[in-house]
Amino acid sequence: MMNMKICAFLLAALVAGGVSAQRQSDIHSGYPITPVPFTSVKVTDSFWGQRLKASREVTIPLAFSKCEETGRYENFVKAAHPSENYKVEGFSFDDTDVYKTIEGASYLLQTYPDKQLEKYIDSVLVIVAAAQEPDGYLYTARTMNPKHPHEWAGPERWVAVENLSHEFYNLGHMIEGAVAYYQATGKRNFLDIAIKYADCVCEAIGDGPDQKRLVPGHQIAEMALVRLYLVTGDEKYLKQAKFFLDARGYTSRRDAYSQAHKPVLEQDEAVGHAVRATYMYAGMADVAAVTGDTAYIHAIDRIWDNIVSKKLYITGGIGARHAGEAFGDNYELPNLSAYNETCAAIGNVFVNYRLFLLHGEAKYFDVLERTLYNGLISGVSLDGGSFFYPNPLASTGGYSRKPWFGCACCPSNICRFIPSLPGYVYAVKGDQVYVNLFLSNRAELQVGKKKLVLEQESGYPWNGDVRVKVSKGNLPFTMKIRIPGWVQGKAVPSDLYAYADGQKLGYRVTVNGEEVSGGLDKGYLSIARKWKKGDVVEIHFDMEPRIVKANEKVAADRGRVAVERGPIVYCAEWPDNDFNVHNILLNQHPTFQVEEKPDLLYGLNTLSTQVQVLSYDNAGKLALRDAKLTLIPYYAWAHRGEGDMEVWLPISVGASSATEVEAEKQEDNGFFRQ
Ligand code: FUB
Ligand code: ZN
Repeated sequence: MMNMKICAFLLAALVAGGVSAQRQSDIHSGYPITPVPFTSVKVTDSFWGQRLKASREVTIPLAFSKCEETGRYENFVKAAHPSENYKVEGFSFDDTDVYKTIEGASYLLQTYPDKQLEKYIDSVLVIVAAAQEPDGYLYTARTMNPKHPHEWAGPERWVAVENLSHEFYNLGHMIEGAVAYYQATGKRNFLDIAIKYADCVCEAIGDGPDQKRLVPGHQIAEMALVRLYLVTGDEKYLKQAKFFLDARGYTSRRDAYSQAHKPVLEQDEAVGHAVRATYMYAGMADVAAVTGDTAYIHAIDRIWDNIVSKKLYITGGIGARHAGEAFGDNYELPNLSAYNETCAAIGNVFVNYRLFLLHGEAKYFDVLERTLYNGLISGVSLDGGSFFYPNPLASTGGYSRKPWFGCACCPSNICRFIPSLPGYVYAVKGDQVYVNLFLSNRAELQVGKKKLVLEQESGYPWNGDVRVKVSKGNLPFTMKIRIPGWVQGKAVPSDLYAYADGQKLGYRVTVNGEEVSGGLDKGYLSIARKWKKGDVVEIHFDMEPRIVKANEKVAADRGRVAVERGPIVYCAEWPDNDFNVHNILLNQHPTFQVEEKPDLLYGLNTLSTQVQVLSYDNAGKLALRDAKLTLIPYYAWAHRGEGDMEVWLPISVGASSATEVEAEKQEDNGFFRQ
């Protein structure tokens, strides 16, 4: 049964009638906490501003040109005029790169209107529309040559959808892109295509006597269909999303790779393909938010607990194994061979964000922030023009970002994620305003019926000084400031990683110069008052270099420590150190110097510390020499050529060995070749 709150919301949107009212409908409506959409947050930050600029000027134009150059547009043209002569090449989900790039461009369009770009997208949509079959089916990998479709597609529609055809995956990304484009421009050209394909799927697949009972081999349609339901108000899309979740584990597909080993409500461990998994958990949260079904929430709570206690890298990356692009066993977190697909980091953000919207606890943002500043943005070069598919935590060379891949899921996911970042900064629940991320911006918020404008200035992630000014709005509300876990001495919300010194850092919050005291509630410091224009909140978090130890059960990190400062995880890389960074020993009580380097890698802080370098002398005896080890943020590694890199630094003698590191290497699965 449809949740009444949503019903009222949709009714209001429909009564208001205009496109603009519908454009306000947000993908996360239905959650107890309402996000402040990215359209309302103008980023003025140097750290994130640079990333957004790179996305606008480099990443998205590059992805469009790659779609053109690699025949992805051509596939639609061919599907409009099928022929037995066409050889269906590439991946069965190549259409999604077009949809995902349009999605990212749409987010940019809302912040930076660009008629030229809109015209370009419209012209792409003309060829996409022409490829759609009369009943709505849109899957170029079959339509261009139905007698000899893509080898992963199966001889008829849907027969391989639980394996590799990706017909529902294509639908999911199509919907996500179409809704974004509709919300950005008010135009229905993409939305109508997506509705037609969604209707085709809803008719063919389900519990009915003439329907096929099938679930997506690769999830994403679940969350996309909820989004389509919220935009159109048509309950059949919500029903379809729920069907896809509830039928999983009951169809012929029953393996862990596809999270179909058990019914979703019984799952309690993150298993299988990490991107599929996170998209499914996000879909469960979305369905739960609108239906109020708490059973889904209990399941994702359990799974989240498993991830943060046993399967999360210190960089916030997930999915340890190359084989199956999958989660490993509990505590299986190798460094050199870590897969940590960029898409999985994005999926991890989706899940943690939704859990925050459900539960209002800062710990989800602690994980989100860790992923965001480390294992997610490592996936794209600072100039926006090249990408990592796996994001390992150690390297002996051989890793460099590439401008595109045959399987281009990661670049096109970066296209849609980075421009959506401003939407993660604030959230509102009744008269409570959450400040979740710290970056300079100007935001317009709706608190009850009143408008509130906040201006945030922040030196994050390089220093912990943040200033939030009320620049419009005389009204009572509670400002809830997230006090990050790293300040409170909790590296992660579990015992997987811990600061070696066990210390909490200091922080101080003032309003108009007067210190605010009081305990934290769910990780937030609450300031309730009648705010007025000109009020200023100043926040200071002590930001010191810290060393982190992993739970002893993580074999790969034994005898090693990682180094962090604020939200940033550091690594040692070859260009900054004239010795092999694997052959070192940290002091048992290391101290670090912080240095601002405005000219290094778009401006960053380095850390340095005294270490001992191990080598063998000519007589074959172990020799030690003192040296200065320089560390850079993990996200910035591999910008100066290929070579050695290490996040987990040896602090015990047994851990310092290059040969052990070599032994960890795994086979490459070929997906991320250019
Ligand atoms: O299957 C579609 C995408 O390709 C997955 O999400 C990635 O892991 C890659 O396998
Ligand atoms: Zn990917």
